Amino acid sequence: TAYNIAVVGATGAVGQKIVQILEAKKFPVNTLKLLSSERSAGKKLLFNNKEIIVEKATAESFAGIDIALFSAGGSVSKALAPKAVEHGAVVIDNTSAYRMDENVPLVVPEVNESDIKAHNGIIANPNCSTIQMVAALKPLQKAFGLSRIIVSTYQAVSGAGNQACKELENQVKQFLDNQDLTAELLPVKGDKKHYPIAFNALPQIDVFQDNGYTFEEMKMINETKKIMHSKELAIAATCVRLPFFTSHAESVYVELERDNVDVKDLWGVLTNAEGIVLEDDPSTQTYPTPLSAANKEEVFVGRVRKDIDNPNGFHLWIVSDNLLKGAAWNTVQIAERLIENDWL
Ligand code: 11C
Repeated sequence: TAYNIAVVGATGAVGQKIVQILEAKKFPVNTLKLLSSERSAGKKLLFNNKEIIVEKATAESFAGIDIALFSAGGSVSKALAPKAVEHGAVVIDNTSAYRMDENVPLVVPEVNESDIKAHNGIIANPNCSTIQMVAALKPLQKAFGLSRIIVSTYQAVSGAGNQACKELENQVKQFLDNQDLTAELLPVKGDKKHYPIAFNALPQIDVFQDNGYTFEEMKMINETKKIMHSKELAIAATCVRLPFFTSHAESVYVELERDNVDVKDLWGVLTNAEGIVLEDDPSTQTYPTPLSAANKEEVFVGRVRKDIDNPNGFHLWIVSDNLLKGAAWNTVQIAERLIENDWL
């Protein structure tokens, strides 16, 4: 069987990757409809060497569609995902619009594939920084129990979209030309102040919440509890944007429930975990970096160390391509599992 697929937000940073992955994975596509805002409609994208013209997304775009992959921002998903469902499509949504909705499964296939089954037409794809963290920590939770996570992120500019990447490029050119750096977008489009990202580090990703955490930090906290089925898990997050284009890196501190666990035990579990690649050898300076993880599907883990003071505490360095496992690949993986398990 082949399926009628729609990609909403097809010209965006994630949408383009989704189209590439559908092709690379030989996803069983019957027809592919590429949808966007009015601004990008008319552009052409290649799929299996054929040009497809991008159309403006409307409520009527979803007639006959089996699976709709949304990646055009929360407001588009809020407006159009229910319309797609009314037309009989299953929606896999890359935005934060439905993630915390009780009726919507929030899925990282390696972690909670079976949650897909309970969908009511919409399945949510988690935030990129959440996905890579839970993919690496779920196997540790299963093996040793997990009571606390403290994470600091080092996040790529592409997480904020193609325009943010342009802003970084422009600022690098301005810096080399001895000009003042102009900042109009980051840290957050539409927020009151903007700061240069080039040669800088911005401790704000998304808008601030009343509790002093940013929305990105609260996404990591709330989504992790939902995906790991663990309301009582203690989590704190600090999310920071850095001036590189691809892959998020995370310094993660965890406290395990089981006593007498050693680094070798963590290595053993991570080596056998689905979707995880262990790159950890201080003697050869082996560890993942944003550049080494870019364009790869897996989540890479290195720098596994025991805390000096807490015998149940461990530190890890987790890196993954934010547009692939963090977004497009996880989305297509959910679509694959939907089909394989007959959960459509
Ligand atoms: C960033 N993590 O790096 C964000 C991008 O909720 O899907 C993904 C936003 C989301 O800015």
